[in-house]
Order: sequence, then C-alpha cells, then structure tokens
Amino acid sequence: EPSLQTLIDDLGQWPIQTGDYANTRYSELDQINAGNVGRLKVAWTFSTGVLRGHEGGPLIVGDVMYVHTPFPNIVYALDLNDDGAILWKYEPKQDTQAIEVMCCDTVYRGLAYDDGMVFLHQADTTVVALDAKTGAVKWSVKNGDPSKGETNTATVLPAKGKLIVGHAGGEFGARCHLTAYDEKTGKLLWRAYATGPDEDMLIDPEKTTELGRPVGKDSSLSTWEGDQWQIGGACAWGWFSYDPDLNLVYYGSGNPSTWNPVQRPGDNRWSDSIIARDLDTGVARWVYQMTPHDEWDYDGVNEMVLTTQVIDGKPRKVLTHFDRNGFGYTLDRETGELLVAEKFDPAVNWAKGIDMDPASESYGRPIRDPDYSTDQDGTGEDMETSGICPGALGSKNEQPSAYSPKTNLFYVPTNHVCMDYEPFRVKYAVGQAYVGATLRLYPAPVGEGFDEENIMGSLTAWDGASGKIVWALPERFSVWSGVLATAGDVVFYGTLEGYLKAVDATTGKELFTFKTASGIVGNVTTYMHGGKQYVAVLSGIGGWAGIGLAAGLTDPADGSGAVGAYESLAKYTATGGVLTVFEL
Ligand code: PQQ
Repeated sequence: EPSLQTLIDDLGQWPIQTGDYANTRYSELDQINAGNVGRLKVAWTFSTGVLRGHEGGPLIVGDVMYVHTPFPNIVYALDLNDDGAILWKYEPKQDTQAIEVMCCDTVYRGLAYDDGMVFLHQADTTVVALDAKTGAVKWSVKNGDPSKGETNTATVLPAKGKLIVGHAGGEFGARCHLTAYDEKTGKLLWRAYATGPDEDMLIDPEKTTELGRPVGKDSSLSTWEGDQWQIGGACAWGWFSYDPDLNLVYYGSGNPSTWNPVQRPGDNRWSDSIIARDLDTGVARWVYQMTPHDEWDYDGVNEMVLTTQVIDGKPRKVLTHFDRNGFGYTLDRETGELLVAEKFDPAVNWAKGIDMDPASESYGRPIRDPDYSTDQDGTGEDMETSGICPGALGSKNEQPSAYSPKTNLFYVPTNHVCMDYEPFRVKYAVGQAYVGATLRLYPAPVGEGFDEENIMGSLTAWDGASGKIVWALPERFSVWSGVLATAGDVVFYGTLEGYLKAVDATTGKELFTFKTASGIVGNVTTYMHGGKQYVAVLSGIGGWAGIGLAAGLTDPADGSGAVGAYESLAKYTATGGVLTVFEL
C-alpha cells in the first residue's frame, strides 16, 4: 500500500480531511480555474439519508470516495467509476445516549485513511479501523465514555503508523486527553491529559517551553484552584497538523470548564492553547496559551496551518492559527516563538492587542479590555456584560481556512458576531451539562470593512507574515464551511444558506455560485478522476450556528443563544444531507 504521504502528493486524490499534513486545504489541480469556473455544473449527487449537520468532507482514494454522516456515523464507499454507486456501507450500532452529551449538534468532521484502512471515530468515542476494500472491521477500541460527557466529533490523524485521537466534552467537565494508538492493532501507545500533573500531561518541566522558556514544574496544576483541573475540559476536539521533518503534531485545546470564570480562578493552563507534541513519545515540545483564564468560551482548537513565511526578511517555518478569540497568530513552529498576533476581524474588542514585548511581564498575553470581562459577580440575575466581540462561537470556529502558496494568502471563514454574557453558578455532576452562562448572540455592529447591517460572517483573505486583512467578503450568515484554494486561482467556500461559491484567489471577485440542497457546514474538496477535475461538498445545515434547524429548537435562548441569532436561516434552507459533485 502506498503511504499516506504518497497519496497526499498524488494530486488527483484527497486522502486526508485537511488536504495535507500542513492543513493548507490547497490543491495543485488547475483544470477548473478562474477563467472557466463560472461554467461549473452538477455532475452527480448523493443523499446520505441523515438530516443533522454535515461537517467535514469526503475522502478520495483511487477510484473510491468515502463519505461519512453525522450520528449514527454511517460510512459509504462510493464507486467513482459508476457515478457514485455504493460499493459498501458500514453503519455502527451506537447508544443514542451520546447524542444527549454532544454540545453543538451531532456532527462528525470526517474519516481518515491510511494503509488500506478507513478510520472512523464515532460519536460514542469508539475508534474503528475498516478494511477500505470491504468495510469489514479490522479493530475497534473505546477512547472515552459518554456517561462522563465524553463524545467525539473530530477526525483522527494517521502519521507514521500512529493514529492521533482527541475527543469532546468541554461543556460537561470532562477530563480530556490526546491519545496515540497503533494504527495496525489499536493498541494504546501514549496518552496526554489536557490538565493536571506533568506526568499525566506528558510535559517535561525543563524541556517543554512556552515562548522560549521552560514551563517549570506542574505548570498546569498550579494554575487551577484545588482539584478543579480534574473537571477542567480543554478537549482536543479540533484539527491536527503534522510536520514530518520536526516529527511534531500540532493541535489546540478547548475551553476550560465551566463557562463561569468566577468559579475557576487562575490561568487554567493549558486550556485554549496551541500544543506541539513529539509524535513518537507524546511529550510536549512547546505550548502557548492564547486566552489565559477564559471568560468567553474561546476554545483554541481551530486548525494550525503550516507554511513558510518571510518574516523580517528571513524565511521561517511557521504555524498560522485563526483563533476563536479573533486574533490570527503566526508562530515559529520549531520553537513556539510568537511572531505575529493581530485581529482578523476588526470588530474584536475583548482585548486591545497581544503584548509582543519579550521584555514585558505579560509577554504573549492578551491586553484585556475590562469593559468586556465576564468575571463579575456571576449571580445569573441579568445580562452582566454586553457588546463583547466576538461572541462565544468565536471570530472563527472549527470550519478550516485554506492557504494558497501562489498568492501567499490565507482564506479564512469567519463569524462576525458579538454577545451579551451572564455567568451563573453551576455544580458539577458526572455526565451533566457544566456550562454556567446564559448568552445572547447577534451580528457585530457596522464598522471597518463591514458597512452593512446584519452581517454575521465573511470570507477574509489574510497576510500571515504581516498580520493584515487583505480583503473581506461580507456574508449574511457566518461562513461555517471549510475553504478550498486551488492552483487554478480559485477559492471555494459554502454558506449557511446553502450556496457553494467560487471567488478569484487574488481579488475575491465572485466567479460562481450555486444553491445546494441545504446549508453548507462541510468542507469543500477537489479531486481528479479519469483525467477530469471535480469539486465536491457536503450540504446539511447544522453545527452550532445551525443547531436551531438541525435539532428543531425554537427558543431563541437555546443552543447558547445560537437559535435566536440564526433564526432567519429558516427563510433560506432546511435540513438534508446531500453530497454534490461538480464538473466543468
Ligand atoms: N462544535 C461546533 C460545531 O461543530 O459547529 C462548534 C463548537 C463545537 C463549539 O463552539 C465548541 O465550543 C465546542 N466545544 C467542544 C468542547 O469543548 O468539547 C466540542 C465541540 C464539538 O465537539 O463539536 C464544540
């Protein structure tokens, strides 16, 4: 079997959710290009039979496309030689109990592939290796326990015979971890907890660094009160990147539990952080906490995009990350040195900036605006803090950005949303919601680059070396779909109304738009088959922004305020899981 890296290098395939190990979501294919994309038409479609939010995208390996669904996490192998006829189907049997403890819809960000196996990580945290040819189960292992609020929505990362696996549960006070399994057998190789003592977290107090300095003994434990770290969340429910030369895996940790900051004094390390770990040992090489003592639910799990950028005249191996908190960060990925940290949405107000002075005591920390702190009395009697930007779902959520080496731009799907936030006291009970805040979410006010009312998102082109917005295309709703950039100088993304759009990679000019069967929260992919380029995307409204439609909720306060904020989506779309494949 060819290695995953070989498959990634073969331009016609799309064998990994993130496009490549670097998470660029860039394809060298250029048959479909800025000159002809306007003629794109539907080649074939496929209904998944499931109605909740369809995140992630299909994998394409050889002549086969592997399509997943949200819970119950069905896997279809479709024959590309036969307009997507079904070669095999795998439907796991799962207890519906998992659904009750999924915070933000029953989404799943997709399958992984390596060495003739398709890897499925179910909502109930069962990890399954399927024979790619037949769908037969090769091995299966339980990574967590839904009765403790542990579930899964993330893809897994196969690298050098290991499978890197995270899980969700930050809204349930789960004790989260990142685990490496042997890809061939499912044997547990190492596990790094998200909080707690160094030995649990695979942190070396001398060798693990933050901003160039050793983190010191029990750097996490000492930043939580009492044993709160045991119910502190910080789950790895987002994306994974891998640098084969450095042998480092990169990912972000989620919010600290509870959302009521009054109840958990301290920095709550290493929640809301970027973490680089050695693939072989799991030991952390470096960490960087973006939002110490989170007061707004700014999970740090968004993708880490690995590129080379010229900074101060020198090419640097960097990692670029668009955080929930509204800052676009560029760090040296070898050392974790902070190079750039700037707002990628002008509306961001909870912090004025990030302290970039290495001589300062608060080096690397956000310069908070006390007007937008939610660390107040926490009585739950009224909306304590209003006008905070971004809202809890962040200036950007899990929907991944794309990077084109041709334009050297990052294309960022954003939320342009603010909030009012009232923390209230909450008691931890195993497997119960442990949220502790009431929210109202609404469009950011009219401002710089966003001169229309009621704009809740954008596709934003970003210069990662200077930390500047190059252009932004405002959208009525949040852009909750993953972006694709191609050598054809086209950037594709989907909208919550259900439009697949293609824009010019340099200017942002709209070149193509087509309304698909349902709102798009999936990630756009491209591949070559029989000498012809195709573009594929899953439709199916859902995820946090689409939870009202997906789960049939109507109280505006439900979904932590998302039901009210995205109420008018019902005017444009309805549920439905459909894959649409486009051709010229
Ligand atoms: N999931 C979505 C989505 O798929 O639309 C949005 C969110 C999640 C969030 O905004 C979250 O904060 C979140 N948090 C956790 C967590 O802390 O464990 C998990 C998930 C998830 O698994 O989908 C989300």
